[in-house]
Amino acid sequence: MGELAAEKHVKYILSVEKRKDDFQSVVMEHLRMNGAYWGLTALDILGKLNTVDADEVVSWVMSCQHQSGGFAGNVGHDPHILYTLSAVQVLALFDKLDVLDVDKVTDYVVGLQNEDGSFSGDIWGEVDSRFSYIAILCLSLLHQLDKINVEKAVNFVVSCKNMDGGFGCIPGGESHSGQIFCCVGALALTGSLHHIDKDLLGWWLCERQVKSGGLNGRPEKLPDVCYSWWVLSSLIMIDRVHWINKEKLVKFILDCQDTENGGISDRPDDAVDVYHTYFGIAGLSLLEYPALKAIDPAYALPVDVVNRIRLRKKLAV
Ligand code: GRG
Ligand code: ZN
Repeated sequence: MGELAAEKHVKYILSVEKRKDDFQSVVMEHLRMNGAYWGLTALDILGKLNTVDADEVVSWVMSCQHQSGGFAGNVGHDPHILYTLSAVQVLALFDKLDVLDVDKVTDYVVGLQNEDGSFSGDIWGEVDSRFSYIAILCLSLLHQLDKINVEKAVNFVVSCKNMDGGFGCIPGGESHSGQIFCCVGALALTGSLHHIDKDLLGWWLCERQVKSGGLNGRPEKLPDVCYSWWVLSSLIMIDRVHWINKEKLVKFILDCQDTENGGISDRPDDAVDVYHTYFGIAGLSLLEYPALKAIDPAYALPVDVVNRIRLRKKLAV
């Protein structure tokens, strides 16, 4: 089996961060904040976060904040809860959460909770269980979870649960691994995992592993490296990760590397991108691949970053 081409991936991620005018950067411009989270978290897992200029990143992140308190995907764009979480996560990576006006960001997130406990993504109102996870994680990182109605938020997430044990984007929506990650994460962060039938969901999730060792997002679909994150982190949160073949999954992820120019793709021989590079490396970290920092499955941040944040809370009380 090949090895992780760690140095090549570091070079690839740094080169994408700098390139501003090629095709991928143009397509990604509106979600550059997500790209920053993917690239920088991958670098941190590889132990190379110190190769980036923290002040430069922090000032760019802050220049994406809107007067409402929310963050946009890039300077001058509209704010969205998704980019707000990425902004908070990036600041957390650099231990720079103190530059935030916590009340302002909190007000923005709190303002997106609806009467039924669900969350909208922005002022346009789209509701999705993804936004419940994002809101809960964002407020957890800021130690402000008590500012929303947690009970109602949990009830909405539980209402997205299906007969197969999985979760959809809204009540009645088809089970999908990405959505399952969000709902399991939201329940984990609120201490509400007892709402899950772990054996039933664990069975559905471990059936996502196909012959090549890769994982798919739902039945009959092709495997894809990003599901190494969505499925594996969910299995870990419900203590069923031993139900898949870890060695075969490691091999599948390593087979998706561009060993010449760095980067990881969704499937072997496809074009690489930062998103799959991050989820490949994060997946390997969950699989305890050597020399990688451990990542927390619910916070989607390195464990040392999460511990630092938890410690701050303890010291503050
Ligand atoms: C902090 C890690 C982190 C996430 C933030 C944005 C978000 C919260 C979660 C997204 C969860 C989600 C819905 C992921 C799925 C993404 C994906 C690959 C969708 C593809 O769907 P299809 O139907 O692909 O195009 P399949 O694989 O089903 O054919
Ligand atoms: Zn993918």
